[in-house]
Amino acid sequence: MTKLKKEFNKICSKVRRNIIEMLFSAGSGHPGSSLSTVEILVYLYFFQMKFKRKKKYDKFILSKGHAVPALYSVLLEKKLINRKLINKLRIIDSPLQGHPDMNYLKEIDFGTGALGQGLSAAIGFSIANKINKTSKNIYCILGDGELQEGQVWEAAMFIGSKKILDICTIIDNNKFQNELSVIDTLNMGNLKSKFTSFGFEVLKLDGHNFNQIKKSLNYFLNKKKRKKPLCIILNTIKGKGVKFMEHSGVWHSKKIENNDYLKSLKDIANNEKN
Ligand SMILES: Cc1ncc(C[n+]2csc(CCOP(=O)(O)OP(=O)(O)O)c2C)c(N)n1
Repeated sequence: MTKLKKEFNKICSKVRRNIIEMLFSAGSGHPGSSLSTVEILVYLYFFQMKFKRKKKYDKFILSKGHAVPALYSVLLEKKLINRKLINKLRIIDSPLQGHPDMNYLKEIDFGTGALGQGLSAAIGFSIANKINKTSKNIYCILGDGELQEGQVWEAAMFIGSKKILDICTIIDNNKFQNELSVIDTLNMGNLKSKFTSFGFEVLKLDGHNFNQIKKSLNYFLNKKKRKKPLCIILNTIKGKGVKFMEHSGVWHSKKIENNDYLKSLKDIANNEKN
C-alpha cells in the first residue's frame, strides 16, 4: 500500500469515528447517508481542492445536505473547525446545523438541505468564474434519490448544453433513499445513459476506492483533454464502514443508541486493523 493510500485510510477511519460521535451526541441525524460519502469527501478536502493558507479556493456543494455530519467530520480532521464542536451538532444556533448553513459556518460555500438545488448553485459559481476571471473548480455531490428532483435535470441540461467544464458533478449512488431503496421508490433507470444523453462524459467507479477516485478527479482537472462536462457516478454502500448499518435503509436517519454507538466504534476500529 502506498504511503498516500495509508494516510487516506487513516483519515477515513477518523472521519467515520467523528460521524458516529457527532450523531450519537445529537441523538438524531443521518448515519447511513453520511457514511457513504466519507471517501469522496476526504479525497476532495485532503488531496484535491486548492487551499490558500486555511481558506479554500475551490468551491464545494454538498447537495445531499442531510449528510453534513460527514462534511463537518472532515473539516474537524482538516482542523478547519474546532474539535470542541463535535458535541454541538443539531443544537439551536450552533455552527453545526443539521444541514449545511453558510450563515452559521463560514466553511460552507452554499446552504443545502432542500434536495435538488445544489447543481444549480454550482452553475452560479461557474458563471462567477467567468465574471471574475477566476478558475475555481466546483465540486457538487448529489444523492441518487435526490436525482428524482426535477431541478437537477434543468441544471444538467444547462451544464451539458453550455459544455461547462469547471463543474464536477458527483453522484453518491448508494441505492437507498430514506428507508426504502431508490428502485422501490422511483426507479431512476440507467444513470450513465441519462447523464450521457444530457451531454456529459460519465465515469462509473467504486466510490470507496482511493485509486479510482484519484484517477477520476485527476481526469476532471485535465480540462484540455476533456470535451464534455464530467459526471462521476460513485458506486457506494449506504452505511459503509459500520457493518450493521451497511446496505440498508434502516440507518438512513435512525437514532444511535448507546449499544449501537459502542458497536459502531468497535467496527470502525476493526476495519482500521485489517
Ligand atoms: C426537497 C426535499 N424533499 C424531501 C426531503 C427529505 N429527504 C431527506 S433525505 C431524503 C432521501 C435522500 O436520498 P438520497 O439522495 O439517495 O440520499 P442518501 O440519504 O441515500 O444518501 C429525503 C427525501 C428533502 N430534504 N428535500
